[in-house]
Amino acid sequence: MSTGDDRSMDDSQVDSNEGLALEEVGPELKRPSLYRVVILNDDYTPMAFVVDVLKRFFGMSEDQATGVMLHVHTRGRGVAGVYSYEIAETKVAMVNDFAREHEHPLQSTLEPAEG
Ligand code: TYC
Repeated sequence: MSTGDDRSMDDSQVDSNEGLALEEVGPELKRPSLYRVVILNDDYTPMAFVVDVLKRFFGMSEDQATGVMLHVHTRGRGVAGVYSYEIAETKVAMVNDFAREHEHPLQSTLEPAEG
């Protein structure tokens, strides 16, 4: 039986063990404590909007934000910051909501980081 290691957890799922009897449950797995907020490239979001997002939500200077935006533009994706799960998911929601409000397709996502 799969223990479902490949799906992401929200807080309601962490301690449920999905109905398995105690002796069937493997060693407790600790979630990574840090998550990357990853910004994705697209063909339509203006470069200046991405720079504004990186300054507004990630505390970057104009030069830092321009460097990260150009990295995303040329490589397809880039890390805006590394945070606890709760902060990272809030940042992702803020970026994606702000982009949608401004009718740009810009998207961000979360991924586990070391530490
Ligand atoms: N590729 C976009 C353009 O050419 C710029 C862009 C950069 C969009 C970074 C999204 O995360 C992004 N206008």
